Amino acid sequence: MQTNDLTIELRGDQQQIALITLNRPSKRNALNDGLVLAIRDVFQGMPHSVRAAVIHGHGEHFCAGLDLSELSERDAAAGLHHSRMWHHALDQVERGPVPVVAALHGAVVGGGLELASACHLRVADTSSFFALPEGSRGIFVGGGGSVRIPRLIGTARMADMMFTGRVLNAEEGERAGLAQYLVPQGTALDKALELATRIASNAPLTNYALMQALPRIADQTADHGFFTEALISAIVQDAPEAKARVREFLEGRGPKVKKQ
Ligand code: 1HE
Repeated sequence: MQTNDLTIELRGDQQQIALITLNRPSKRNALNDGLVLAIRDVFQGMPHSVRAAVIHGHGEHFCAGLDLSELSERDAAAGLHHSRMWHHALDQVERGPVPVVAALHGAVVGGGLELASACHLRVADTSSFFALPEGSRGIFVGGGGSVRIPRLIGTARMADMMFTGRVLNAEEGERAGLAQYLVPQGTALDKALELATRIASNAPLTNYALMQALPRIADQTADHGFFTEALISAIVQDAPEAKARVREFLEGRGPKVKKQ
């Protein structure tokens, strides 16, 4: 990695959790090119011990989106390549080596929301707010937001956020589907680490199927989706770990599903 604006720390007895921190608080963790490339590099070079990751922002905000100071001199061709660079980097998050939980607080805006939407789960604390100020800045999303955000909240809600500059508070964001968990202020990171630890204890092939097969099945026709589901479920259940976990339950040793 070429920047100190992104850090990675390994947690857990077997270093199975990667804690990735956007560390540019003086600029509200705005994503300049160096930081976007560092995100790409950290996911491409994820240590083999890691089974799940958490990403969060240092300071008062998760992320203020694209670093607007780098935008001014770009022509159309440069803009195209820049957007494709973001796509490549965030694809390493979404289709990368491990499930990623985003711990959100403060501003989750523009490219920051695009980054959060590339993660597999989002935990928001009550200080979080969500916006797509691209609409009012005369630009458009370029980090995959027009593909990923409608899948979370629908096209109409995303269009509203961009047409009108609507800012969703934490409760509204959770209700709309931008976050799967809403927690008290200051506790998003702890909750995200707890979830990542739980996710890391799953059979690796189950997590692989959730990351790689589930979103692709959602993009397929029902007929193709049923067939892909049959293939992936056959592969996952064939793993020795799956057989051992089912046997444990049948012998009364495996965990039961408990009402929360
Ligand atoms: C920035 C950026 C940035 C802050 N690029 N420098 N994103 C936006 O349009 C959001 C712009 N930012 C804001 O609305 C606010 O900064 C926040 C609500 C996020 C935070 O407010 P606050 O009062 O805590 O901080 P601040 O005083 O506004 O900003 C502190 C510093 O960070 C200040 O720099 P300074 O040198 O004057 O101290 C700001 O200029 C700087 N800063 N946000 C550059 N975004 C792949 S396409 C994606 C397209 C987009 O993401 S567009 C949306 C961009």
